[in-house]
Amino acid sequence: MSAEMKRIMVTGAVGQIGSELTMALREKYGNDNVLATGHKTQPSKTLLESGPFEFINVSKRETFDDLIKKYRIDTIYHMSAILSAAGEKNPKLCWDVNMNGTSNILDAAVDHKLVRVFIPSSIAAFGPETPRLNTPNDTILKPKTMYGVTKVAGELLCDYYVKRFNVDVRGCRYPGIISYETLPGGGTTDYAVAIFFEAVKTKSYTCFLREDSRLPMMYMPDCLKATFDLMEADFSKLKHHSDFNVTAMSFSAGELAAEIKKHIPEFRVAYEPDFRQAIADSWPQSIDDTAAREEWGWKPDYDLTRMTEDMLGVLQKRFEAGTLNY
Ligand code: AKB
Repeated sequence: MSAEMKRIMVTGAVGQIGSELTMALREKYGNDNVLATGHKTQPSKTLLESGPFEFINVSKRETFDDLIKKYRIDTIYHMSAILSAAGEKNPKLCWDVNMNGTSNILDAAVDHKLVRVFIPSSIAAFGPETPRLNTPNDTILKPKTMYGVTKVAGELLCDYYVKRFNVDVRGCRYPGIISYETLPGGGTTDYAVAIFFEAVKTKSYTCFLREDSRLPMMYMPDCLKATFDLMEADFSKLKHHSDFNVTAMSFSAGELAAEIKKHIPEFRVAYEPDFRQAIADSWPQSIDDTAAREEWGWKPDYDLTRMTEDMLGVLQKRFEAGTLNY
């Protein structure tokens, strides 16, 4: 990132990705230079005590417009969103938060002449008509969830703002993200986090997807790396903007359970698919991220084996210390 880019606002900073992204940005650019924002959910002590925090509502621009001036923000990481499963329970709210939020952030980028904006998309942008194996970057985008609809519209809106208003906006299509600091909420890939906590805590887990459900996934360190690398890329070299496929691994629920069993042999998993199965069935099983590799040098560090070892190592230690909050 260039020297002038150091007054950052993170939306969705209390969420799974936002919370770790905020701490990583504070480490990189200084605590006071990174404003964390959230909506209603109480931030952790770590987030609250390490730098500035404000409550906002991204779908109401008046709740954050003055903060951009007050904190002299020049860069926004817009991480707040209603995810796939939560979006199916409340499609109107999903539209309001995801669409109006994205549109407000882009308008703020124009009006405040922001240097750079990050707006992520998701594998939810794809739908059942998309090729499911090694899904290309540029392909059919006909999602069947409201979350997916807002992600496709968001990608198109970002492209429009690049062309029409010269906004420097970037983003990638995150796969399921696996992490241990903040639990995900309202997603279809959430099982891949819950399974680790239950394996360590109770040695058993009931999965809401079928055993053979295969989805693209990524470990949090790679998610942060993808985000930082894309934000640091030379904009003039990017042919895509907010719609980069990125992936690190693909596994089925059964394969993940088998990998965990290598460390915890007594671990038992039952499968009781619910409404999230249909969502998973409409998404790719594996992703082609050649565009990200070619345009900004994307390369993941963690595969299933390495990620599982790391996750279990951290959670086991916390369990033994009595600090596994789950
Ligand atoms: C979800 O499951 O909804 C999210 C996503 C893949 O965007 N984790």
